[in-house]
Amino acid sequence: MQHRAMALKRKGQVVGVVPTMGFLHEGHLSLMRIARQRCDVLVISIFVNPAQFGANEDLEAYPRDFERDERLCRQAGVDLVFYPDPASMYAADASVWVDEESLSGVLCGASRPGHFRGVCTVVAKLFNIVQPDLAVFGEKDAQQLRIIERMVRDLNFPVTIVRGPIVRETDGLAMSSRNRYLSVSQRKDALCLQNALAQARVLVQEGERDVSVISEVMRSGIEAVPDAQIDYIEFVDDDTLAPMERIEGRVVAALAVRIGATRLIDNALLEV
Ligand code: PAJ
Repeated sequence: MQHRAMALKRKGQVVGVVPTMGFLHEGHLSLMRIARQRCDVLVISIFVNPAQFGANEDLEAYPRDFERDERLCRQAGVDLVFYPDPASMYAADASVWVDEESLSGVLCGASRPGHFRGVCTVVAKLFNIVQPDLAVFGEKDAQQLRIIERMVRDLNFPVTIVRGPIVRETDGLAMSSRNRYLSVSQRKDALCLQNALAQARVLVQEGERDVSVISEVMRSGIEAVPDAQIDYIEFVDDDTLAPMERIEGRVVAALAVRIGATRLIDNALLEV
């Protein structure tokens, strides 16, 4: 992959990449369309990255279907699918990691220790392997996006990061490969995430600025769903991810909720 990327770059081709863990859905495809418009050669990486899963997380269970993914990539006009196996990505004695030390301390970073170290390391490796001019990441993973932007800034990667908006199912559930884990009734329960964000948006529109009031309303809505267990509900500054007590400027409302055993995340930008 690296040799091919270097040859393409020497010919002056603009290379774009969309890093994924596969089991592709419309959210991933929307990022491919964004990338497709901006590059000559579109590379998709599909790699369920062991380094970003905690010991008790779903690495083994994570859904995989490479043949289907490959077909979707072909239909989306992808030029190259980079699909490495874990042994070729990580030497058994790998000992160098990329650790972001500020933005990773909150939200998912607080509940998933080591997660963003795994994400930053694999994305840095993918950037070195694929040599992209641009890479597209989804706003669904708001914290991941900001951490990657910070990594690119702080380590001078010659890569433009492009943001892709959240793609939702028709009923509003944010698309995720993990939605596959939900039973029919859990699928309905999962709507509590976006409902909570919608409640927050309404409260802010009505003039409420106190984060504790807004999160209490969100919390009680989610707690009314028997199968739902809140991991976090947070309001953070759009740039710095610093916790906010009031809605001022651009604030990201972010939440993680377990529906049964499935941990789902969602977020919304609140702007006043
Ligand atoms: P994965 O969860 O497969 O997501 C790949 C990309 O798709 C990420 O940038 C994510 O934000 C985006 N995405 C997922 N669901 C989306 C949706 N509903 N709308 C818009 N974009 C969406 O995120 C990862 O993989 C990994 O952490 C990775 C970056 C590949 C590193 O291993």
